[in-house]
Amino acid sequence: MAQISFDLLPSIATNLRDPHNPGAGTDPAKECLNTIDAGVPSSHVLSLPAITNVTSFLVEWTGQDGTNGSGVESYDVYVSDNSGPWTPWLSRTTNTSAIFTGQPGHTNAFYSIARDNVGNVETKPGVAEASIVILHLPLLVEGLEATSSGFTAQFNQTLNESLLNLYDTETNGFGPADFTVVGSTSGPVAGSLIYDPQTKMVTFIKTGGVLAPDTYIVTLRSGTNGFQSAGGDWLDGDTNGVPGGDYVRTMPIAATGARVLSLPDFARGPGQPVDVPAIDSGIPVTISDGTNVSAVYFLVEYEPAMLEVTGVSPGSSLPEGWIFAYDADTPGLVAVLTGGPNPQGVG
Ligand SMILES: [Ca+2]
Ligand SMILES: [Ca+2]
Ligand SMILES: [Ca+2]
Repeated sequence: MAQISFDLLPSIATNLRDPHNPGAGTDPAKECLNTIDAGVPSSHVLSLPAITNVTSFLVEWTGQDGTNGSGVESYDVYVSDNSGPWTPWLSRTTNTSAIFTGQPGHTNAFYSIARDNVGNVETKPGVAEASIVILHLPLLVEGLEATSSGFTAQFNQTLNESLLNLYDTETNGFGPADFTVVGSTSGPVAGSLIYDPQTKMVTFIKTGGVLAPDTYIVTLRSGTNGFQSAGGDWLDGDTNGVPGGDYVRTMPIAATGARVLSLPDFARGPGQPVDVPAIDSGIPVTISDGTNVSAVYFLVEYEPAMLEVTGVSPGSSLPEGWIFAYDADTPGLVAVLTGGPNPQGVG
């Protein structure tokens, strides 16, 4: 209860049933109870692993506002890079975790500030509550595998693919071929390179069919215009922990005796018919060795947005009397079956 008095007027008692008769007691309808939250909330960032070899990782924090507090409304999370000044990373976030992305070779530290629902803000000096070292791994080839028509090289980081080339003009400045395949008897192998940033894999595909049995020297070139990570690190091909050094491997390819069915390489513009060679009609499918073959069944997968298959017909070198059937009803897939009584010289 309080006594209010206005200038020159009698004083009035508040929240009484009868302002002029205190003996009548107080009236609950004239009272408004307020809980006063004067307590500041508290928070902290949860501890992190001492080191990591990935550049993006989860940071978590937690906070509370006391038993009768109004509750934590939001957090500010601060970060320091390499012991530099504290800078806001997240402001007024209601989350209690987020993915932080740092840079290889850097140390990052974190602390948090909590704010309660009536606006009290935690006060705290900028002191690390969690810190983590992001390892700086060099760019490495993690594995080289032979395929029937070339090689795949697996990298540990994404590449700067704009530097990669197999062929160059005098003025382009791409430098020498970055991925070379040289057979000890068959010599340099012409091909093309495919890079998939999702898998961090480079595929070398030989032009014109499968790799002949031979011993190949595969070289991936490190340097200013050679293999580099997206972050600019030169390939550590000789794995001495120091950026630079070509990756060189000797890869023997044995004769397997397996017959290989193949399609020729070709490139066409939109709307152009694909006839290989151009004087013929269609794309030939050939088998490397037709001796004693009595039947062939194969599937050809293609990208229906890029190519339309209008039909399949037997080649002129198919043995006389062989049956021939195909199914091209499904866009992207052609199934072909051929065979007969005359097992020799399938073309
Ligand atoms: Ca509070
Ligand atoms: Ca290059
Ligand atoms: Ca090196």
